[in-house]
Amino acid sequence: MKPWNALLAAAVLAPLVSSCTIVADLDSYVSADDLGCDMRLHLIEFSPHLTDAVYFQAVTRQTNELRALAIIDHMVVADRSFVMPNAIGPDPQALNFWADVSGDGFVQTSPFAGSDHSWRFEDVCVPEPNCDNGEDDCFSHVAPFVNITDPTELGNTLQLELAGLTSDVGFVEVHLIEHDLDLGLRRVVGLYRKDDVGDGPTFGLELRGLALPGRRYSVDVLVDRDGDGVIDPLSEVFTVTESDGSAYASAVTLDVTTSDPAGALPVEVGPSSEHPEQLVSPLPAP
Ligand SMILES: [Ca+2]
Ligand SMILES: [Ca+2]
Repeated sequence: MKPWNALLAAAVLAPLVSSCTIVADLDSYVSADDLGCDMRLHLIEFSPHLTDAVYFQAVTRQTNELRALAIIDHMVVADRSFVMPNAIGPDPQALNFWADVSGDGFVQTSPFAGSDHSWRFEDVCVPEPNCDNGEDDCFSHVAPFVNITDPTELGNTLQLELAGLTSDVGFVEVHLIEHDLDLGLRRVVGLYRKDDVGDGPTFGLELRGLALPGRRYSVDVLVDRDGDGVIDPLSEVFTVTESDGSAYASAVTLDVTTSDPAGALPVEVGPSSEHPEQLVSPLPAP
């Protein structure tokens, strides 16, 4: 939903409209912070990080609490995009993002605390593009880096163990979905992508600290079992049943040979019109 240019338009136009209205209808006023936004970014010229995982963390501005997380593990190519529909709710959040050069899953900004390359936008819904191509969500690798710290993680960790993989397996992409029952939204608050998961038969991944007790979550799992780069909904999409966030205190195992496929594509729409079920841009065809 809600690209930020639409949000900006709403935020800019609303005061203009109300200023020429004698009796303002305050109940119908909608600000950008009321709406939230998708979380997205288009990285270019990230060739220093082809073999690094890149982390994208939406955090509360004042308290540095984690709200949403994407991991591209790893870049493979220098130019990639991702989108997490409805990820950001109404509270103000910043976007911290960083390439994990040290490979430990935590941030140590170079040269202050280690070797990772890290950046920050103060408003995750209003990106600060630095590319020449005119795209408002475009970010080109640049130095110096912004010193950031690991967020506080209030939720449980999705620990997912895939089993039954063959040596043909291609990419794996996982969507942790928070079900906003009040607004009827599927918020993609966790996103994990790995293009080379090895030769099987198992593969494990983590999305740390996102599943809050008292809220509802499910997980969509795309497994390119035959390695053709395309997802077949009848055999390569799986869903971990919706449950309370407290259930994620335990690891989840999904055997792709014995689990029933979801049988339909997720409703989220990714950055590639050719493969909209993938929320991280697919690798270019060889
Ligand atoms: Ca690190
Ligand atoms: Ca496939």
